[in-house]
Amino acid sequence: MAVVFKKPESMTDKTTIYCPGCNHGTIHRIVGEVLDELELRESTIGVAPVGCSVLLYEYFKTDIVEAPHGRAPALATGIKRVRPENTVFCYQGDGDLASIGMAEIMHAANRGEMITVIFVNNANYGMTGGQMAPTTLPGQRTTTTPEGRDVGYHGAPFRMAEIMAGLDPVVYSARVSVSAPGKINKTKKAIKKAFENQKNNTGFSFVEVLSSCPTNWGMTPLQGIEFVKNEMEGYYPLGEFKGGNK
Ligand SMILES: Cc1ncc(C[n+]2csc(CCOP(=O)(O)OP(=O)(O)O)c2C)c(N)n1
Ligand code: SF4
Repeated sequence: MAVVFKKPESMTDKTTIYCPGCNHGTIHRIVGEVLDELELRESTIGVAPVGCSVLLYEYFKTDIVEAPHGRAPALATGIKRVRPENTVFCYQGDGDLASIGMAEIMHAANRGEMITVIFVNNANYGMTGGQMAPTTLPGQRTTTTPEGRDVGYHGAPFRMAEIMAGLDPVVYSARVSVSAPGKINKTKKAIKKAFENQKNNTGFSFVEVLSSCPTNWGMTPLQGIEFVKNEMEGYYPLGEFKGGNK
């Protein structure tokens, strides 16, 4: 029988620990497909965050290094500087990247490190029980904001893709979503471009992916996707903010 659909060669057979409806799995698959298509599997080193994707090394056949909380861009900097022939990517959640590791991402981007950063924005700290993240939407309820995020008290959510685009040394910054098949295709194009930039020695590339966390949002998987589409995409505009083709 002809095989018409299979898992990417860059991924293992391991079953993921992600909750039903979580989009980490979709985003992993896209990264795997891109590594296959660009023939980067043998030369790639990933840097994993804390958070639900901490077990990245279980799912990819590439080498993966585990970084302390939020320090993935700093670790990736060191790896890429001593091994410029390798492709180095960070895969980070919003608690990891935009809160605990805000300094690391800002400085790595502002140094124009030759790395690729995949930033999964699910508007809360998923692994540790759904507390408010720097990306939690105004009014959104979390375990630490049971009345909803109050912008006057907690501050406004960070729009990381726009912040990254504003730094001179960053060559590519985009925000994408996986809430519908067409958007998944665009996500793949953005992630592919971010890896191609590194392959071509173009510079620091950043892709923010809006993602569902139905478990901590208290939703079904379908409701989670609707929340991404109707609420998150409203606050976080999709698009290429720097280095796009248009
Ligand atoms: C210094 C420090 N801060 C925080 C934690 C706890 N911690 C581990 S995973 C995690 C959540 C990370 O959330 P996020 O990056 O949003 O990823 P997600 O789980 O949503 O994919 C936190 C806060 C810790 N162990 N040490
Ligand atoms: S807690 Fe949220 S981010 Fe973590 S695996 Fe479950 S749905 Fe995904």
